[in-house]
Amino acid sequence: MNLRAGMESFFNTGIYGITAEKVSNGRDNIEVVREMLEGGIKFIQYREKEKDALSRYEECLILRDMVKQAGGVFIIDDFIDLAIAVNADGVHIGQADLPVHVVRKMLGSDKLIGLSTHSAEELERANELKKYIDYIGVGPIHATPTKKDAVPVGIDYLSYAAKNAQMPFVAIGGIKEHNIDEVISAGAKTVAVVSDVVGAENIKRKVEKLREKMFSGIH
Ligand code: TZP
Ligand code: MG
Repeated sequence: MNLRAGMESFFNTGIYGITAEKVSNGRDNIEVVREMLEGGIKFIQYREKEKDALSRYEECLILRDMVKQAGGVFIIDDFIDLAIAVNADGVHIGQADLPVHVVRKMLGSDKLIGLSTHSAEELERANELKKYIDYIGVGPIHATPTKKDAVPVGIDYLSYAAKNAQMPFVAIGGIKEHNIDEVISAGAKTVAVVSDVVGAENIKRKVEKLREKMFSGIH
């Protein structure tokens, strides 16, 4: 199936997984992603800003195969060259990265592009550019040590996105097992949980618990 047309079958599996080796309690990304996949995550973003390019490349070659084998989707944060080099399923970019029409040209027509948004203005702009974009990020909902410079946008912007986004969206930022219910109630169908998953004692069990909440009928 065409990846872009079929993206929602991966995206709508509840929890969007993101790597963060620094807060993974000594486990490497290979181990963390293995457990995420065992817990049922189908959408994995590789986010490692501080490793060197060769380490990222070698790690992504392994992760890409693992995620594909598990029937999931493997996206790379920021590094478009790396995504092309390892034939990832797409990239996730921010507002200060290359324009989405340029990224679309670099990746070709069948890869996924996710774009972070933080305000109604950015969301409306993403709507205008939706032919290039497959999904948007909405957040950070709460302040988070995982992205220290980010200004939290709160539940209000999430509710706005739930009503106005013309494409799928993922809520992100400070979302954990204890506060995921409010983002579900605000309309999130896909939620990115970073530190609460990668730092969990039992990642697979944590993911299963979060996914149960996503599908427990709150929405
Ligand atoms: N973008 C906005 S917040 C964030 C990113 C990558 C980090 C979210 O991490 P956590 O640990 O789930 O708060
Ligand atoms: Mg980025």
